[in-house]
Amino acid sequence: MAHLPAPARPRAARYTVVGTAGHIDHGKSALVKALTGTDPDRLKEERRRGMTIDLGFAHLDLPSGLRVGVVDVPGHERLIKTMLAGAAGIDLVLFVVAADEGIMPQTREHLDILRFLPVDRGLVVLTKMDLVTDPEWLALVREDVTALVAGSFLERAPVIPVSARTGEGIPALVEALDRALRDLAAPDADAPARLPVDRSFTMVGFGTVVTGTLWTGRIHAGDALVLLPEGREVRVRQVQSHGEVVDEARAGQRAALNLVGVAKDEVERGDVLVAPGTYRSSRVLDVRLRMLGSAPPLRHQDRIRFYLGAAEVIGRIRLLDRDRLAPGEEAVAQVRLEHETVAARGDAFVIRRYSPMVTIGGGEVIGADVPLRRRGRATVELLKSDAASDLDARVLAVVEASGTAGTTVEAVVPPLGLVRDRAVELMRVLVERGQVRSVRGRVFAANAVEGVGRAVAATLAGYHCEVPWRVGMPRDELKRRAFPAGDDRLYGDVLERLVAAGEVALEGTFARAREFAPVRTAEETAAAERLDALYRRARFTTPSREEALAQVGDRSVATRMLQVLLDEGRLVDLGSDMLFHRDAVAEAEMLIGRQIEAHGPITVATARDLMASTRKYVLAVLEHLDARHVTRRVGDTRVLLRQPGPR
Ligand SMILES: Nc1nc2c(ncn2[C@@H]2O[C@H](COP(=O)(O)OP(=O)(O)OP(=O)(O)O)[C@@H](O)[C@H]2O)c(=O)[nH]1
Ligand SMILES: [Mg+2]
Repeated sequence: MAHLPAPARPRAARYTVVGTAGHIDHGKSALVKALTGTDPDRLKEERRRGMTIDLGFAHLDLPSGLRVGVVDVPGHERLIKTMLAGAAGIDLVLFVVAADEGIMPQTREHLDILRFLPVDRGLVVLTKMDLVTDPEWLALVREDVTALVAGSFLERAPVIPVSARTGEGIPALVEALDRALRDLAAPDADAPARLPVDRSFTMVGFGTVVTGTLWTGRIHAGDALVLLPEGREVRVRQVQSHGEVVDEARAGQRAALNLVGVAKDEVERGDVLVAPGTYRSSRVLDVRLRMLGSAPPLRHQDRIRFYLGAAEVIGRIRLLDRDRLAPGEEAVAQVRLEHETVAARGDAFVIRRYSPMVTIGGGEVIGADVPLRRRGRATVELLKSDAASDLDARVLAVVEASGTAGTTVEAVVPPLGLVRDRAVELMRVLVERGQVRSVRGRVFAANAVEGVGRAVAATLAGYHCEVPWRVGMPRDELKRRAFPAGDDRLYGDVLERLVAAGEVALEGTFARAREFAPVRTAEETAAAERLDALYRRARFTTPSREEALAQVGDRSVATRMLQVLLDEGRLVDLGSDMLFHRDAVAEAEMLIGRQIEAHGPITVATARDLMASTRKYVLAVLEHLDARHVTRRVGDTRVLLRQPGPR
């Protein structure tokens, strides 16, 4: 981050990161210098001791225009942790073997580590060629190397002899690099940002700077990010890539970020910068674990060192269906960490023994931030099917399990170890396929939606059979019967869609099946008309229900028709067993309204005189008008709120 602002050069179209690997003193750093012109050993101690102690960084532009970030790792056996941090984000490895020495212990160990990482391409570089004069020896070394990499991702890798001292083979290496990286798929720049920090330092005038390879997403100056596992919020003041100020760093690119909101001591290698609300820290992981053939057996609860991204965390292995895992074996297991770290489904990891420190295996995260699981075959079966099943099916299963209560995108993130944006994306696909319905922030499985639709239709049909004379079913009763529990949004949505599809009609407070029309006998119709006339005549002094029913023949017929008149609004219920014909209500409203307009606020006594009725009825009418905001009570009087008349 030395000089800024640097003039923005045309940016390379694509970026990639290459890393070294190999035994100590085999010429990894010299090779990086020969390739890039930059000595990756920048520490005084490194230069004094002639060995790499910390990660080194350089870059070069290939003839094809690809800009390559180079991460140089130490070969020392005590610095494997550093090597792992450097190797975590690389796209291609320069697998270095000194031609004069051949395969050595960390040649093997580095390869073992790489077997578990996502890196799937590499070049075998035979260094120090100037020191080898014996062709037989060289043939022997080549044979050993071929045997070593057999069966690994390096099996078909080109073997390129070079000398950093004479420069021999360097152009061929550049060419081979270009060829090997040509068809490299770009990592996901649209996923949320995730940058494992591999270095943090301060710069005078800048404050805290962190570097790392951006695994996914993009980072811009001004972005707010979260530093995990602490969860501290930070802001990016400036982004640089390969020594240049850039507007944006993209997935697959090395980036140096000047951060606001965090001191240098508060960030360390292994921390991870992520977009807010996306990745989370975990302490317990479900994993698929493979043991190296050369590893000592692993026992349940063995203490191990767990490596993911640039982090090393101590933890214990929980074997779920056995007590021992033998060399070369594979199992579904859990890792219980002593500190939180960032992990996501699909992440690669490596484990080493706690002590002595030997690489023993690695694998893939199946679930992050999961509960400790009961040991046993059943759990293993569950995790295996879980690991095998497609993510969208797993999301759908969670939504289906939520039934008519529904769930949210946020709620499916932790159980599946997903990133929020990934969950959003999967949910969108499920919605598009019609398997999930999203209603105002909640999601429901299609089968739950359909179930409610069927219940509404069946409930209405049943009601229409039972009560054919009624205009429909009161909507609150329909909901109570068809949808006794669940989220109201789902019910509202289903009903809306049934209406839109023409299957259900809503009329006031009633719902009915579209094709339904009330059916009444001649006797019923006659009874309805008689009741109508009776109330119309009674005007402002009406009979009680009992009295009215008694005047209309068959009691059950009369009771039903009284309900019909109420349903249809021909009768108005004023409470306390007082029913008025709607014409009477309209007339009372008109009388009272005109009186107030002409003479100002009206008392109950005046209203009573006007309606020529008793206090009981007049009070009921006035309260009805108050409730409808025609009048308002002020002390002992009513004032007019709006012109009288039907609404
Ligand atoms: N003759 C000769 N010497 C070399 C060549 N490459 C590296 N060396 C020497 O070998 C020694 C080790 O080289 P480095 O590049 O530091 O080795 P390294 O693999 O980076 O070592 P670590 O980082 O400590 O693992 C140095 O003294 C180099 O000068 C080469 O091509 N020819
Ligand atoms: Mg070195």
